[in-house]
Amino acid sequence: MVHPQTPGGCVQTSVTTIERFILDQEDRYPEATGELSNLLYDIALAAKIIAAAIRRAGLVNILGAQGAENVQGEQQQKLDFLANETIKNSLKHTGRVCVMGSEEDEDIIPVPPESSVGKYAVLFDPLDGSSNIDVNSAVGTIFSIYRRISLEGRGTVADVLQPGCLQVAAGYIMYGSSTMLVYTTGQGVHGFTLDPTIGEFLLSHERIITPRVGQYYSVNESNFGRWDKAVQTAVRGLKGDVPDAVKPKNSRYIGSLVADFHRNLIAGGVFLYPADSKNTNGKLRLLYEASPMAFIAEQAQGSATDGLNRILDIVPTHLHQRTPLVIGSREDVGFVADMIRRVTTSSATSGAGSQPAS
Ligand code: FBP
Repeated sequence: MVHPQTPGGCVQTSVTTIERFILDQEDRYPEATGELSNLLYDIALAAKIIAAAIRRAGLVNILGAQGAENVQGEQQQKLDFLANETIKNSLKHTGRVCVMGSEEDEDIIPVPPESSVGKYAVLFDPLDGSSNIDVNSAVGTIFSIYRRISLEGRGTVADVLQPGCLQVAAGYIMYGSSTMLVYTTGQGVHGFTLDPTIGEFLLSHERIITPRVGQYYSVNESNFGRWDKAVQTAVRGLKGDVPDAVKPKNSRYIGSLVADFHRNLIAGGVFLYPADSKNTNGKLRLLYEASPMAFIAEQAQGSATDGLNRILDIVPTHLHQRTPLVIGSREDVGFVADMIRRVTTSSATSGAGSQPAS
């Protein structure tokens, strides 16, 4: 057995595993039943299975398309399918879940009749950043957990259509240069790195606080021409057009929400996926992309908006609804939201409207 090494090579005998950390947090709540803790372990286990598959993706036949289209109209990747099945199989027999919702499944996913039903509803994006899979760039898994609102029996769609402010836990796993699991249960944001030598998620980033002002802006600028004037003005501002208001930022965009969000969470920055003339409600999904990331951002003293509203206050109406997203360092998100509000109101008063600016 190889033990974790401290610098200088001696064996590190005191490590904080995710299990121990969650238990310590749970101890602060005498009324806690341990069910949520166990559910987080179930997700950590699924993450290890997915990480192992991704690490070997180029060696075993799981790169490329699965050959089917998912509910988003996207070509489902083999790893999308694998990750989706892995998470469903890790949760459905635990007796902790009443219903699930996934980016890859059109409808809510009931708990099988032979399994007992629990008090949590779980939503997830099994593999975020699919376009990065075959080019070996960072991808991720995003999850969001709610306490059920239906009283008994199998869960219903009402259990998943809850505003983000009612989440009891949220997190993501990033499959990057290392595999990291970052989560919050409303007691700060904590990061764990998977130690492949012992197969354990170990505490590596306790109580993450994101800088109030960041150094990066992350947006797909190829959509610039399809943005309205308000968004164009805000992005120009981030690039240095209004130096008195905001110091020019450096551009970074991986095209995987988890990877772009994680960089900005640690180093400071703002990620945007605005609405545009093609994606009039934005591209990203509220329930299993924007809301969980918004809960983490706010718990790390950052913020998240759709430009006008706090993401966590948006009441969802359907499982796969999309939302514009501006998320990250508090003052940078504030700057973008302020620009959008100002330009939108001034265009409204001047009757210019919010068509894509030429
Ligand atoms: P999925 O891969 O889960 O569908 O996620 C959508 C996503 O890949 C995000 O991770 C990313 O931020 C965005 O789409 C990239 O979109 P685009 O290629 O249009 O910039």
